[in-house]
Amino acid sequence: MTNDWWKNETAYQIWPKSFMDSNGDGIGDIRGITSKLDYLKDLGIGILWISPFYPSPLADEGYDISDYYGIDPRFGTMEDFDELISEASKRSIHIVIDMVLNHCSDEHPWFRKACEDPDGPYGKYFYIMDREGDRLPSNLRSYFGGPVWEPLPGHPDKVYLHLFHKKQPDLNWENPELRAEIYKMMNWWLDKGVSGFRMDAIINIKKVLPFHDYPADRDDGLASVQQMLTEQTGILDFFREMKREVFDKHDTFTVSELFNYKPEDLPALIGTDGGCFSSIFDFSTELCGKSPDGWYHAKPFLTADEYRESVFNSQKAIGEKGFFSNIIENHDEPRGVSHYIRQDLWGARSKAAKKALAGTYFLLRGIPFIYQGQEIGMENISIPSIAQVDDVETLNEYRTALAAGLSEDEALQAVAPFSRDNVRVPMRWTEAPDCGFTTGTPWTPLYASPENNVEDELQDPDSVLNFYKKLIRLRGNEEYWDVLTNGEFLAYNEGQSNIISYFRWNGICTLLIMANFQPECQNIELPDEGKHYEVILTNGAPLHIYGNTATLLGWQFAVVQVR
Ligand code: TEU
Ligand code: CA
Repeated sequence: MTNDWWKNETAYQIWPKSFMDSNGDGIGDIRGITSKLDYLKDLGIGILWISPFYPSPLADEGYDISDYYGIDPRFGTMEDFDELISEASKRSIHIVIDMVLNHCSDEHPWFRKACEDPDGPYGKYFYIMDREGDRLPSNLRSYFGGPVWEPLPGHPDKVYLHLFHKKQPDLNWENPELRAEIYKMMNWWLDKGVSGFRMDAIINIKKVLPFHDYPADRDDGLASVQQMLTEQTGILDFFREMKREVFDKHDTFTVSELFNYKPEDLPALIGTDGGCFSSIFDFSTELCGKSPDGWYHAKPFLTADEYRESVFNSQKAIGEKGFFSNIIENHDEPRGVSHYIRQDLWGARSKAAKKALAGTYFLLRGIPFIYQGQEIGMENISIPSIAQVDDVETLNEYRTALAAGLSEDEALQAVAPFSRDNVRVPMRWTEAPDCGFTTGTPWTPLYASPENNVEDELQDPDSVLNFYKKLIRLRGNEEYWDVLTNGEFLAYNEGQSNIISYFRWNGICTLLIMANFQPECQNIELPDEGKHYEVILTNGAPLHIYGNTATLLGWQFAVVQVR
């Protein structure tokens, strides 16, 4: 029997380098996280997902791990981590760690040994192939640009596979010894007291073998990894084995990063009865508006109608088969308030608009995740020059934009709205230049607007922060927790432009969630006349209902109980 203790929790993602610095070196750390547990508890958080803190050369900010059993000294020590687990547990907060299992760092001892002896046991931990003249084993394009094959250090006749950065060699999951090593490590962390895992880029662990070419989809003659993933079969076998060898042995919460899964696999992936993972992220809205050509061709923000169509399709697809994890941003995506609110509309940056977006995604069926700073309405930053950019993906997309003929200035403007640096700047604890994040100098020259900061928002009853608290309390409320956790999602009024409205219903309680994503007011016809409507939450001004017509003010959000 699995105990789904996590269903009614609110999760919070920490990107440790920029959350809180405890020792003044300008880099966020584990003790910094521990120092903010009371803040998180007060917010109402039950699950903390912490992005990688393992030893790493930081070629991809920690998603390149050189020791799966350690803590990078920049972030602290194992004692600090043990203290974090025990302090979190005192506050009923579950720690979920990031498992990066598709690849490790090229500085991991496994890869070093593979380079020393490609024919030895560690050679089989990776995909190392003989090079036939100039021909590579396939023409796939790495997610971070260029071919996925790189000469094996010390062996010019051989190449190794890296779907991401060349400092992130892919692990060979076909090798049972590698899988056993990984499961041992995962069990070790669970035994230590972590409650679960966020599974990084996990769809990629199954390759289509033998490697072969695909039709080129850009001028570089290469093909997107997506093409291989479309052909992929058999990944569920790995997931089932992992569940058996790891998850089932503990009461593990798992949330997977799975772009491009096959919809028919949803029950096997997260089905309430025997799914491999507890949940997967719903990335439908993140994918909406993107272009196969790259960021320079993507939409910098979505309209409310595009957002609604995308997220409603997901909600309908999952139904009650399982629980998605719902997000509006994470460490790879721009700020939700800058991307999912039409920035050309009057009031787009207002507290009301931000709260409308917050309420709309938060009460969908699934587990709501908040990314650090989202709860105070942090926005995308301004990036004055490409020289200040840290993120490998942004640098690659910038080169792609230049190659497509954009000028340097145009290329920067085009990639800035998507840069992962937008969300990787220090958390705004205060309005001070150091953000209240460090007593030293922050590790990055980039920073977010001082306007949205925790110190001020804790004081302001109408702040975005206090609205998130209300949403979390509502989801935990005795009367509403069941409908907001287990209740069905039912789309309502899908034809009305700039309005997003839906029901949550569990057979006993009916809630109608409504938001108006424009500055002008709008009337919404409520269902069945004669029912009693009780407004239980708004994002500011009271909601007016006359008969069966609700008048939503510009950017108004409301939750109404229909009795
Ligand atoms: O991301 C996986 C992934 O597919 C990314 O390419 C993602 O689509 C992109 O960053 C969105 O802008 C995971 C991690 O979340 C990411 O931070 C890592 O860089 C990546 O894996 C490699 O570990
Ligand atoms: Ca530090």
